Amino acid sequence: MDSLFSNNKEEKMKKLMKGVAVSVAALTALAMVSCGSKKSAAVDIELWYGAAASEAGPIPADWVGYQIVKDKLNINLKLTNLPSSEADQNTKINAAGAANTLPDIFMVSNEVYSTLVSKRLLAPVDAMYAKMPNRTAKLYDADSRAFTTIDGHSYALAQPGSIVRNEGVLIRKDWLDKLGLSVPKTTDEFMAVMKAFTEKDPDGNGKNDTYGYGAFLEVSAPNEGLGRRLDPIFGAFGVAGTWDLSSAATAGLNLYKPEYYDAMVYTKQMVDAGVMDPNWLAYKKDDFRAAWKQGRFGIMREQNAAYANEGNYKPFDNNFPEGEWIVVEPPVGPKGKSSAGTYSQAYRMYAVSAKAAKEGKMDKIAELLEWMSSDEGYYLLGWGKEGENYILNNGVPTTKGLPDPSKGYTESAMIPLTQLRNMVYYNGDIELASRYPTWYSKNGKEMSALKTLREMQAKSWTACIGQDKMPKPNADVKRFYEQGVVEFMTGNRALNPTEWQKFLDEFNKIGGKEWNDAGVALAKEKNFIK
Ligand SMILES: [Ca+2]
Repeated sequence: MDSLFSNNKEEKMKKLMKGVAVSVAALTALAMVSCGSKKSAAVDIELWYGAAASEAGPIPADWVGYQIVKDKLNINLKLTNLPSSEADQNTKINAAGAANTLPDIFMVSNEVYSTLVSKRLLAPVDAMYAKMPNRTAKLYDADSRAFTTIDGHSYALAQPGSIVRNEGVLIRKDWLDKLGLSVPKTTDEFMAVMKAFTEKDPDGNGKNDTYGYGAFLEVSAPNEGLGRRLDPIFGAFGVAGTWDLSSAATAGLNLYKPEYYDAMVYTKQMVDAGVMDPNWLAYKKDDFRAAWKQGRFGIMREQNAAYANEGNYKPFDNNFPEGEWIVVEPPVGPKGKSSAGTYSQAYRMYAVSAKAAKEGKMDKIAELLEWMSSDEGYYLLGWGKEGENYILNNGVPTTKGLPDPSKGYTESAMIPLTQLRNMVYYNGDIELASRYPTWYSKNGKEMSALKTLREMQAKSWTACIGQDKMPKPNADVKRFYEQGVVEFMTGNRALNPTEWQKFLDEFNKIGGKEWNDAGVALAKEKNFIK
């Protein structure tokens, strides 16, 4: 309203009134019409984005998105492509922060984030979530808000990067049926089923050639000890993964928790009962995968596509056309705990500057982001212009059938058009459909790694945000940990409370305690735990 009688409009109004006798009432009416039909001045929004494909060029100046947000949202969008390396991004943003010239909204790394918050250069975005209901539902969950919360306020919008929770507990449904067993739920029920799978010839070939559980030592920094393939077992005791980052009170290495010992005892029972495929300590990933395709065991933790994509499932299908795996809930332990494993989430964070908030731009920025996640914005940012860069096939963009194939969104010359796609992608079905196509097994069963993924993601998991950024143990501690837990499994070391305590004492002596304490300190400093 304050701009109504300024600049051009004032000029127009003056011309209109020139030489004409106008009553006050008519003038008022004119002003009202003018107010209703003319927009207030467009708002400049400056956005520094992280390009989806940094090797390709920035978004072109004639990108249609500029005009759309101008027409629909009355926003003059100014886009700046951040440098490709995170170090250079940080330098640029730190410099802008120091000069108080931060743009309205910008991508920010976790490293720079806390500095900017402490310098009060960022606006709290708490109120924005409710103003972007569609986008918030797709991109910002409780984990993401917790991740960006400092002293009770969220200062950045954190959206997911890679796909997480894409593994799960699978069980041979055809074996359960053959033996008249139902899907096991508790650790006791799992043990009973694993015994039956081992002892009752579930494949009916008359040979004693199957086992209950298959695994291999897939050890990584977030999955120390016996590794992630055993996480559903350790998860039943509440100690999946290397670290507990669930609260300040419990944070630290899971190894120290009494429940970790309980999980070790249960796993040893599996080994001693002969229900664990005895090759588990020798298998590498490929051996493990060949083994389930040969029908050696009936329960495992596997990845969605490694299990269900056509090329991966084919050998199993050829061997067992009537075979069937189903995704089940991980076992529930004695204290009611259950988890397929831990997951972290790499987030892409966008922050709004305190300067933008002061200039009253928060709502406009929310409007812009909500539009990005609307159907129009999502497809435009993700794939370009319909009919020109992609065609929709059952809602899924494809380049097949485009009038000019050289304009297809996958063509390198077209990549700049979708440089903002990381601002809207959320690992949704549309994005994943081409990666995980539906197909049919020999006996006509529908197979979809995408459906499998959604099933796996819906099971119990343990959020361990930041686990991938935790400090690594030194080589001695790492070796001692990994060898120790295996020795307890093989029986080289007796698994009893006395020996376990001795093991922990030695572990601490060679640097385990230091590693634990360094981890807890870092997790607090980085805001992984509250
Ligand atoms: Ca058999």
